[in-house]
Amino acid sequence: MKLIRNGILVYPKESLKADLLIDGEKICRIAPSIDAPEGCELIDAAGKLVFPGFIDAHTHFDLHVAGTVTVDDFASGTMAEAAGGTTSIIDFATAYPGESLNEGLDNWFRKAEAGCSCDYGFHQTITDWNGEICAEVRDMIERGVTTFKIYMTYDTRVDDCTILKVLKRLKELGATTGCHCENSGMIDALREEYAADDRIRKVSSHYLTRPAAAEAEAIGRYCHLAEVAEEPVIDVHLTCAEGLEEIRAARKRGQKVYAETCPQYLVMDDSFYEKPHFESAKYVCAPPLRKKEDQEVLWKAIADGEIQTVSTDHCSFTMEQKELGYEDFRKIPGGMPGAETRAAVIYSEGVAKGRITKEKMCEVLAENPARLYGLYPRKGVLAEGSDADLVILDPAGKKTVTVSEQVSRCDYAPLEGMELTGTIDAVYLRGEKVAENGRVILENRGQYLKRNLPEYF
Ligand code: DUC
Ligand code: ZN
Repeated sequence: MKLIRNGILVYPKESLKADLLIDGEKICRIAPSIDAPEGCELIDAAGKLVFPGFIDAHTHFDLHVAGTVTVDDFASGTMAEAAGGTTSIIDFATAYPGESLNEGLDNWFRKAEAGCSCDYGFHQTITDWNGEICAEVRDMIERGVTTFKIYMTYDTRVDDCTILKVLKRLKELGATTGCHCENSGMIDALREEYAADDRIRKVSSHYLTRPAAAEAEAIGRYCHLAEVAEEPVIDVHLTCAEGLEEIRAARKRGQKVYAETCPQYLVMDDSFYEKPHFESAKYVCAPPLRKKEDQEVLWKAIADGEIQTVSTDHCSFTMEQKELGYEDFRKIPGGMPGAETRAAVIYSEGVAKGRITKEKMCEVLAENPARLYGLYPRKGVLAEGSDADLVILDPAGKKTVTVSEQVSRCDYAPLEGMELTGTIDAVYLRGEKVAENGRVILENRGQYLKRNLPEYF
């Protein structure tokens, strides 16, 4: 048994000073003061915050993109996550052309055999639609994959007709989907134009050809399709005020639309695409980084409950891989690492700077994703009977982000040199301490998460 004493336990509504007793993999008691059972390990959390283990519902490990593969696989990606306070991830399984959904999911299970240092589940990406795939959606749910993903851009995109069919089928089964919302036609036309002259060699062409209007238009269309299907939906990686306006309009119509954003859209902006030489390629991701003004809009939307979750979209490539696009901005593999800094950045830039409360941080990193992705109350809350997934955070700790201490295999840290207030001292996964001071001390303890249907709130 383990007894965590004197810490502040954090919940979305209010925090409380209490002791927490762990028996094996579960939290077995929470009370203002607990006498230590004989032989129990004592952990003093005086002055520290105790959060439920964080959930990252948006990762891309071992993913093939633009002729290359992410440098983090499940082994290194989940180690980076655990080091940063994440105890559950949900990655995107994808069926490649000609594969069934079941084959696609089998492939992702094989990828996870690389070893996981936090618990893991999958969403299933739908890139095609026919009678067989429609039938297989039920198989996915039976295998614990209760949320899906569709793209409105990239070669994995589906058209409006397919989106509506997917949404209607998911409604029938009580499941839901996230969507990457960007207007593909608008982006293709702009990319063609920029690639026709010397702008082809400029990294900044990346963000200039993916304007906020492309994202907002696609969010609006997705929401209207969901309106017709009468299906609750998720917009993943919301980046901008225009996109938020579309979500607000859908909610005004009475729809349930959940919004996710990512730390990169909260602390980085499009001026990063003007960094010298090829350094700006580090920040190529889609949708791209937006304006500084958008950051404050997104922070406020988190504080006001308009954005429900903050995930990473961890999708890491080395600089050598990014150089695949040295001559042509369209060939730069999109994505950046963020697993180990997500919680620390949200605490430092959000809580410590007074933009959000620690209770809101708990909500968007733990409780909301647990509910939305069918893991609650096993995950996402400090409660008797829940998994003993915990993060002990020192609000007075200080740390500087640097690649030399990074767990991810990526050879750069997007936030290199950023000084963070608040450090993640210890991370427990189902009762075992798996990480300490940013290092993983116990590897490969992750288990597959067979998820329930989403809970709409
Ligand atoms: N965006 C990225 O930048 N990378 C991977 C997938 C995505 O949607
Ligand atoms: Zn993504």
